[in-house]
Amino acid sequence: MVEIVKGDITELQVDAIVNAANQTLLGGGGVDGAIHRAAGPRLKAECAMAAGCPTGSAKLTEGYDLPARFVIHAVGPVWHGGGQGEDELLASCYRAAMRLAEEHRIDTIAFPCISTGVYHFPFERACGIALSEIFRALDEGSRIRQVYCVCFSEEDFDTYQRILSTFGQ
Ligand code: AR6
Repeated sequence: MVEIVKGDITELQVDAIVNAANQTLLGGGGVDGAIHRAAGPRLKAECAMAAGCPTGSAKLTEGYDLPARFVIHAVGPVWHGGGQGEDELLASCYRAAMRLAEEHRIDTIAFPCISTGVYHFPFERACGIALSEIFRALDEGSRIRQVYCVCFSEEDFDTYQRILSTFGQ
C-alpha cells in the first residue's frame, strides 16, 4: 500500500503526482521545475489562475503532458532549525494532499520528499512526518490503494526504506 521507489516522479503512471511547490505556484527548480517541464506550458497557465497557495496547504491541477492525470501542488516549509512550526507545516501539507486526493477519487498517488531539497528540511525527520500522515490518512478509511514515496537518489531511497521499516512495514 505504501512503497518507496527510486526514480523521477514525472515518469510515474499514477492518478496524481505531488509537487514540492512554493507559494507562488509559478514553478521553480528541483522537482517543481521537472514537473513543469514535463507537463508543458498549460500547467503554468492553470497555476497562474490559482493565485498562489499558503505554506502547509495544497492545490490540484490537471497533469497535461504528464502520464499522471493530476498534479497536487503542496507547499512545504523552509527549514529554519525546527522552532518555527516546520514539523506541523510539513504534516499539514501531506494531510492537505491526501484530502485532495480523496476528494478527486484518486486511487494511486506519488509524493516526492517535500521540503528536503532547496528548503533543507532534515531528510529522516521529513520521512517520518510524511509516513505518519500518509498512514494516518489511510487508516482513517481511504479509497487510495497505492502511495509511492519517490526518492531521487539511492542514498535517499535507503534512508526512506529504513524509516518505513520503523513503522512495522
Ligand atoms: N523526482 C523525484 N524527486 C525529485 C525530483 C524528481 N524529478 N527532483 C528532485 N527531487 P526540491 P523543496 C527530490 O528542492 O525542498 C523549488 O524551486 C529532491 O532530491 O524539489 O520542497 C520550488 O519551486 C528532494 O529530496 O523541493 C520551491 O521554491 C525533494 O525532491 C522549492 O524548490 C524535494 O526537493 C521547494 O523546495
